[in-house]
Amino acid sequence: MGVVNVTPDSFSDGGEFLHPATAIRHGERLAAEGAHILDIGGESTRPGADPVAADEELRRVLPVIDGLSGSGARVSIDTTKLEVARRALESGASIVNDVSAFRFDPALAGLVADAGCDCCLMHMLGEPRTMQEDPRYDDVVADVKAFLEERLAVAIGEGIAEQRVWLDPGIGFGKTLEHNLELLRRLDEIVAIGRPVVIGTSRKSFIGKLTGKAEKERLPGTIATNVMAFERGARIFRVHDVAPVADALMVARAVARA
Ligand code: HH2
Repeated sequence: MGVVNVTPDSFSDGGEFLHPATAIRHGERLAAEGAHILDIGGESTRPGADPVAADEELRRVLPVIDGLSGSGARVSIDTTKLEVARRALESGASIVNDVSAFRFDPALAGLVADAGCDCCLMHMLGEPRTMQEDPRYDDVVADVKAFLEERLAVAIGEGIAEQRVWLDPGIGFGKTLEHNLELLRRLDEIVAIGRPVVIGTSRKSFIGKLTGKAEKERLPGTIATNVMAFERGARIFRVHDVAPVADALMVARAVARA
């Protein structure tokens, strides 16, 4: 899953792809590099980020979804808003990636059920503005697992077919360095829920904390974490740098099969 951020303020590439033509070219490049899914977002969810109004989010993402619908990759809309998801699905998206797991806009579940599309439900502690203020868990893996099981049950209760649901532990969303490491170390416990697991470590600050490197220099850490997540059973890898991660996963998969 390649990341296409159509935002002025995303944590690692804010402002780089704000112009639709630039974002479309970037998405086409990621598809050519091996992305099977392009995840298009018009609102940053970095810690402390301010919310964006639905009309502004739509203005950012719709032309890019239009432009990338024929790219050969599936299009995913990274949003927490009903109206944005609805228009994105009408424009050719086939996956709803909701970092709030239907908590911010519960009606989104009904839309996904009616559309019969795939969805990714992610764990986040609270909301982006405050999630990094002293996050605490009894047992981070058990707590995240219980949350994802509860949101999966909500999704099914709203009429979404179980096989349409992917789950994501939400690396960096209300987690300390140690929480992120523990989730990656014990990712098999999340995989055991039985739904495809999405993992998003790309360029995140916990890699910077370990390596001392700036966002754009976190590719080696991104590769290490994605290969380890693959080994523990993750199947969808949300990354900014598709070509090197795709190579790493191809090699990891060959080794695992031998
Ligand atoms: N991470 C980000 C955004 N969306 N979705 C899922 N399912 N999993 C993630 O880990 C995830 C996500 C944050 O990364 P990015 O989009 O690069 O930054 P920003 O939110 O600042 O735009």
